[in-house]
Amino acid sequence: MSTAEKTLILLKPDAVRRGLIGEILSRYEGKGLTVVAMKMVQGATELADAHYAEHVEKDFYPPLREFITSGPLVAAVLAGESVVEVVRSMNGATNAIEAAPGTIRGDLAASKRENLVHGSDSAASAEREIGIWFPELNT
Ligand code: IDP
Ligand code: MG
Repeated sequence: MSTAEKTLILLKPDAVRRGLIGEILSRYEGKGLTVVAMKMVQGATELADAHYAEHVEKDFYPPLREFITSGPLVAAVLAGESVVEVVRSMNGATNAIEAAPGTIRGDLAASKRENLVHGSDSAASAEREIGIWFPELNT
């Protein structure tokens, strides 16, 4: 892959169920970000536990784990200038009820858990998460 900054996104099972894969990817592509890797994953319990390692002890984790493994999700690597920050800004606040209109969560979701998308929160998280979902890339 190129040397542009990268981030890991997930289109969570609610996005797939609701037929929003195209709409959400289109927003990222419209912003000028590039999809450099993408896959659909099912039953990713161990991957989810690794991905959410910082949250596994929290009260909200069991239902989150149930949700994130409730159907296929799409994992992708996006590249672009300041892509980590750009994606977090486009995704909007974690609680979609409070997320600003114009953001993906603000426009398309209304739940704190079922909030459609994940975006890495730092360059270090992106590297770790890309390693979990795309070990074959050896980034
Ligand atoms: P983020 O996805 O905006 O980075 P985190 O705090 O890292 O938010 O939480 C990870 C995911 O866990 C959220 O996107 C959401 O799906 C879920 N989550 C976080 N906090 C809560 C909560 O209080 N109730 C239910 N689900 C939550
Ligand atoms: Mg997070």
